[in-house]
Amino acid sequence: MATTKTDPKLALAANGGKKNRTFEGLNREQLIQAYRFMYMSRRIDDREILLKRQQKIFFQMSGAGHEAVGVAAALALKAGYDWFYPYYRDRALCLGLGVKSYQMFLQGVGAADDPSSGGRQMPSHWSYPGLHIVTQSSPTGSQILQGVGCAEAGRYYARHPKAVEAPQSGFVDYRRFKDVAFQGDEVTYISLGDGTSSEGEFWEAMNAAALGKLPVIFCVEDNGYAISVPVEVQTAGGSISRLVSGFPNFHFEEVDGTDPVACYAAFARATRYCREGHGPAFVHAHVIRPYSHSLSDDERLYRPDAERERDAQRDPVTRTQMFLLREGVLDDKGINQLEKDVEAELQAAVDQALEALPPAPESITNFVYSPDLDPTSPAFDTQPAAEPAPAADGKKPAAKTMADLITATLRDEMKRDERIVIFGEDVADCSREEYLKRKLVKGKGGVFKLTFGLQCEFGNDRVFNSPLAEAAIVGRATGMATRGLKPVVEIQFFDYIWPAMMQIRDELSVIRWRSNNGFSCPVVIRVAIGGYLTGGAIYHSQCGESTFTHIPGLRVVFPSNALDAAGLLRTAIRCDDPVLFLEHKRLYRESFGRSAYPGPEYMIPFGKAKIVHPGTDLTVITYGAVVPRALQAAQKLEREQGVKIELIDLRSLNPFDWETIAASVSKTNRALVAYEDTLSWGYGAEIAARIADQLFDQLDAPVRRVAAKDTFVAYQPILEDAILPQPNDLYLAMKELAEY
Ligand SMILES: Cc1ncc(C[n+]2csc(CCOP(=O)(O)OP(=O)(O)O)c2C)c(N)n1
Ligand SMILES: [Mg+2]
Repeated sequence: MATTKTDPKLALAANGGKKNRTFEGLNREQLIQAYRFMYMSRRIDDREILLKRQQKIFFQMSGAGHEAVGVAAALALKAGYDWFYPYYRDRALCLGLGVKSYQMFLQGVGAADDPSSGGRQMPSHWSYPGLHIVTQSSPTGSQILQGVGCAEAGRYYARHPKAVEAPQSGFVDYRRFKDVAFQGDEVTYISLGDGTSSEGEFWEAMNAAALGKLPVIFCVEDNGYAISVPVEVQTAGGSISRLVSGFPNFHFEEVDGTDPVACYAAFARATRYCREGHGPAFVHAHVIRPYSHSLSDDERLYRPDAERERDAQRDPVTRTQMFLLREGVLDDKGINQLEKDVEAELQAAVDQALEALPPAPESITNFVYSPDLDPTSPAFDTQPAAEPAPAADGKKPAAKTMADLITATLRDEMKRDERIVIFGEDVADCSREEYLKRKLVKGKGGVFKLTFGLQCEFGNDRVFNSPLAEAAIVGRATGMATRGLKPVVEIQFFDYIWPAMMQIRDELSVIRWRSNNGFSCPVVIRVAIGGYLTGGAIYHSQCGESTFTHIPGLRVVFPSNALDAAGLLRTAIRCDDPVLFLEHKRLYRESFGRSAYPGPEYMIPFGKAKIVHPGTDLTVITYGAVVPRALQAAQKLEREQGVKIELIDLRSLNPFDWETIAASVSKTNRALVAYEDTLSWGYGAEIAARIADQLFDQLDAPVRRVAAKDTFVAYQPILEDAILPQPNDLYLAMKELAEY
């Protein structure tokens, strides 16, 4: 696609008559404002460095050298209209979009009133909902996929404007707590450093943007270094522009990022291309890094003086000042006055920020989860619809499997809520729609067929295949949900969730907390999990739920039967928090736990266990595919020895139902925790520890665990049987504990 290189010398040349001259379309006022923000940005950095040395703030990250590209992007785009996923060097961009210097100092001191995070994040981690600057984190590049999802959401709303509507109050629904706005020609701006372009997520995002022809501007601010690693060691051939040049549908720009006029021209062209719907744009801006990477770095250790001096010749602040003088935009007096005004503003801002109150320690758990909608509340407790009457011949309709009821729930919810989109690997019926239209194929609908028929029914805007890229699935979903959509995405096998771990651990689960409730992203991730497959082997049989229950901010549920799967999935979809919905593959089509269709309003609150089998002699706490195995063992023990086991199916793992566990163990005085995952550090370890801690006085026996061996799940069924907990292992453990 088109590549435009702007010659910096030419860009600074004036056009138009002397009086009303514009420079690439920028008038005198805009140029003065641009310089003002550039100068202010640099001086905020200097101030912060001083404050850090005086130990009045706790961290500093400078935007020095990146000012020109930032103000230019702010001039070409519109705050509160377009969307912004910047990174820590984008101080000048943020000033240009409307962030105040005082607000930046509030970040530094970690004030309660810091609008970006209320003292939860380091400075230069921007988050300003009103300006559409979306909360950013520290992992380099993890904002990029979210920016792509944000652009997809904008386009989705443009095509489905009715999806913006929210139900009336009184309905239990996440949509009531989100203001949704979109513009037909909005652009999403994503910036990153040159080093960050080595991250896989960057390439996944470029691919997704090109595939979708999305209105996204990727801006690489290339200062030639990633901390101490120079660009030629980072990027093959030393030029990111060259590496990305093969991506289709893109408009490319390579520009001197220290020249605000050239940058503005590049962004103006890029923005036009995106607004007109041609596809994404890539702006490669060559900038400098006059200060070390951060205050913790000393660049003299790896950059000789000569190189640093060469950079200093291109300092964007001095360059722009010289330009304004040379072109007669401002004279010496004008420059002096502007700088004096900025200094006065910053002095007042610092004085005020140093007086600001810190956040209250009691606030630390605020916004880990939605403050508006509690998925454990009785509002989510509804009864299943009455079973259909038997047919004339007296036959009842066949009970539905877990797979059937998950599909039915997805279908019902998609009908009810146009904000739901489903995507993942192979989830569509058929990406080549004409095959479906011409009835040449039936369609796939997921490797386990749980999304079968949904694309045909709801269209490929709402149900579509993603590239094979798990980080992209979760990252894009996170960006969409930030804009108010409800992505219900699928990770094909739990064993392959790990590329998405950064997005889940550092983004999805923490966005609400780190932005102090400024942003939220209640995505549902459905994941096929578990073993007992005879032949699943290591990479199709893993559990590992405790890795996710260990993450604050993420709800984790794990149903064991069809009815619970339907009720919990509906709660997951309507709730206002991100949910990991674990579906045991072995249970998808089991005869155990089938059920009649419970209707389109059936919900089960999170954190409510179910007593599968009441008893008085021993409490067994479990979930997932161990439930039917434990039930078998309990029934055998009761038959043989009259031992009455109370079997608890937790159903949701975070939150979990401590009340039911405590009441049961207080009655039976014995507890066994059983789970399919490896024994050590597993989910049951936390439950066992809590019982030992809080119910010690009630116990007549040690708290025991039955779980998988601390190894991997093997292919050969004899080995798999030996590794995973079997009914006989459960039986023996129950017997021993009951007799203790
Ligand atoms: C995923 C991840 N790995 C490592 C780091 C530590 N780190 C912070 S900034 C940085 C270098 C980034 O370089 P670049 O993308 O070129 O941006 P620049 O700071 O030069 O603007 C590194 C390695 C991090 N924050 N995140
Ligand atoms: Mg860099």
